[in-house]
Amino acid sequence: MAIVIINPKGVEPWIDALKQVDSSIDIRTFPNDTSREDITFALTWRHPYGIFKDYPNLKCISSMGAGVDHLLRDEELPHHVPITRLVDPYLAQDMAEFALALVMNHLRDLNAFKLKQIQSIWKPAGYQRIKDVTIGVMGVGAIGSRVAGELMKSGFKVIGWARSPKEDEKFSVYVGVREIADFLQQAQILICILPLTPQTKRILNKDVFKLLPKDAYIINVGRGEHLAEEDLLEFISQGHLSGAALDVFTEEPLPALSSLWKHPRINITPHIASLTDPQSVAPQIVENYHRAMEGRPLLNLVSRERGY
Ligand code: OXD
Repeated sequence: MAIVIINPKGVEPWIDALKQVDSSIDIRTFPNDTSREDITFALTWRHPYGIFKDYPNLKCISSMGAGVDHLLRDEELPHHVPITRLVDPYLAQDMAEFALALVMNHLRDLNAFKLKQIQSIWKPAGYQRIKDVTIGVMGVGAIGSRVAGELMKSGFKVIGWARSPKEDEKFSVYVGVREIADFLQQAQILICILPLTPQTKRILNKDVFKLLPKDAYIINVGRGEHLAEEDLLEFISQGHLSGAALDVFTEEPLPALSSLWKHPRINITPHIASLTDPQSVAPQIVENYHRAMEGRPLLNLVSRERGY
């Protein structure tokens, strides 16, 4: 019985964090893990596709993040092995704080003042007040509902959009294709935190943009594949959208030649909206490891059908 960690970005912090929770666990690291028949649990981020067929005794594959699209894209993912993801209050809170920062940067147009500063230009400009702004959050799962809650605490009017009805939310949640137009027509700022599934791929496209109010602003902190980039560029250049903040991209790192880099109305950040803290999530990984070994129900189990 052993865990393998598969992470091209480095394994040391993960080994330390898991060992602090349970020093008895046998931890191996890919690709130096010989004797793959010993491995019963895989903790992984962007693994090389097809490798899991070399692990005959896996009982659980855990994503190292909130998203599992990187796993489900592997056509050779073993069907019989359950998939889990991480649900962590820090991931949600960090995302909420980042979304708030992007929203305020946009409302106060701080980028424009920076450009003026570089040219020593003193030119005051007006701004929209928080109380006059409605923000639409697409995807109100564990992370999206925290984002919505924090924005509400700051005084924004917030509405949500989800695939299925949500109970107990303090804001209105519009549901499915039937209600998406009502949702979009009110969203002066649209934040996408959806999971990536075949249904949500390229959901941020011209059909959505044209329903948004004039001068709406797009924030994508979900996945790059949610966005039809060419539609975004077209709607910004037409003046229907005022701009966008993008933290995720179809190809990461964003290629040097991408026209997004130098676009004056687009803010680029390198997928840093909320980063998984190994110390914070290690207890739930260790708990799931023991549950998997003992055949007990797993925490944060993913439905392959839904894709999250
Ligand atoms: C995640 C991410 O899915 O960092 O956790 O994108």
